[in-house]
Amino acid sequence: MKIGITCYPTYGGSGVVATELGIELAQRGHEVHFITYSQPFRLREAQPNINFHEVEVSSYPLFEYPPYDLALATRMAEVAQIYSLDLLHVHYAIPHSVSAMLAKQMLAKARNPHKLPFVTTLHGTDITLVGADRSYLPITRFSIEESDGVTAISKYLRDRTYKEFNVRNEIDVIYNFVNCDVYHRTPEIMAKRSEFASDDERLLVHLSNFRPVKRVCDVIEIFDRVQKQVPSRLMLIGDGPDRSQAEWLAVEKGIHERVIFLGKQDLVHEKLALADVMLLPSELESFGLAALEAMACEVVPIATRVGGIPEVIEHGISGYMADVRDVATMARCAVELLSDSDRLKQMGLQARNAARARFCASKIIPTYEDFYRKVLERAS
Ligand code: GMT
Repeated sequence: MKIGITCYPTYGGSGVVATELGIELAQRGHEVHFITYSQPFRLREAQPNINFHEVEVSSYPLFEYPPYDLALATRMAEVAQIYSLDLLHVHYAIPHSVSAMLAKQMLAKARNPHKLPFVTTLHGTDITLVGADRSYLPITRFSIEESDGVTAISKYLRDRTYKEFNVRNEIDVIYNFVNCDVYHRTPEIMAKRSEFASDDERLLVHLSNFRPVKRVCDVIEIFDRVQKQVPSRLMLIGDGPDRSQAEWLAVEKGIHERVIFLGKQDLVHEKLALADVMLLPSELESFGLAALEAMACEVVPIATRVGGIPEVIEHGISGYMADVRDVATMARCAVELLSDSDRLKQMGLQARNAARARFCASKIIPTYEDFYRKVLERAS
């Protein structure tokens, strides 16, 4: 198949999923065209079957807000026509789904009778935050209903979309995935652990875009409690608006020498695998891709019992869950686990087994392929 993929190419779970999906599809022989405003950050080098088309947004003094969604629709239509794409797959409804809908309409005559179908994958904040904003809700609902196929990354997000958007079309749940061959603890990776913690110290990790929904200051609060009882260090991967607040909190608590802010990282798996435990105390996660990536690396997630997290983590088996803001319970889970090497090892293996059994790319990618075929059949 020839598939056009659009996502937010910068740091964020939906962009990660879209990029990894494109890479996996290309490796399975499909022709993939990324249509985005910059090169997706996980697309590091040229790869067979993968093309990148940059969306240029021209700016005039008249445009206080340059119309990105129109430039995107234009580029989608051009790429679809020039490369005879079979379908478009957009990640994150706003505004990508609307742009795809326009591209489809622009090409309707030229492609008659074969319209250009588009698939929308809902990721989370496009529904829970942005889409539920009254100013975006009607257009988001409309573009979801106009989509030729809609998927959500968890049952939670599917149900919430039905409830809040009252959309009539069917939403298929296709869980996020991880490439378990890449996200894997290896001796080569572990050889670098001493750069971050000594042998008698535990290493905790957090990975996010440091947005308020991630509650990064809770990560510092949890770690502060943990390090009082277990010799340990904390590694934070990513960047975003709440980073400086978290840095200052670490300074105020006098623990900043035990806390390392790595910023944005390209090869996340090489850092994740070094840790023992991941802290993910988010206000909301529709899925929690970071937790899944940690699990594949035998790193035990300690997260909040919100959104789609209970669909990913089995409490007490592949990780732990606590209520939002309950930093005391999350710290207690971490201390107990980090104080018991056998239990830590066992839960790390259980976490990896769960990731492999339910969320491995080799299982999920064929589900996307089947979904595309279903959409193409319906459209023809
Ligand atoms: O979490 C974010 O702020 C980024 C956001 C995105 O769309 O880039 O993440 C959402 O999609 C991820 C990939 O599907 C999910 O793993 C995250 O749980 C989801 N975030 C939220 O629901 C807050």
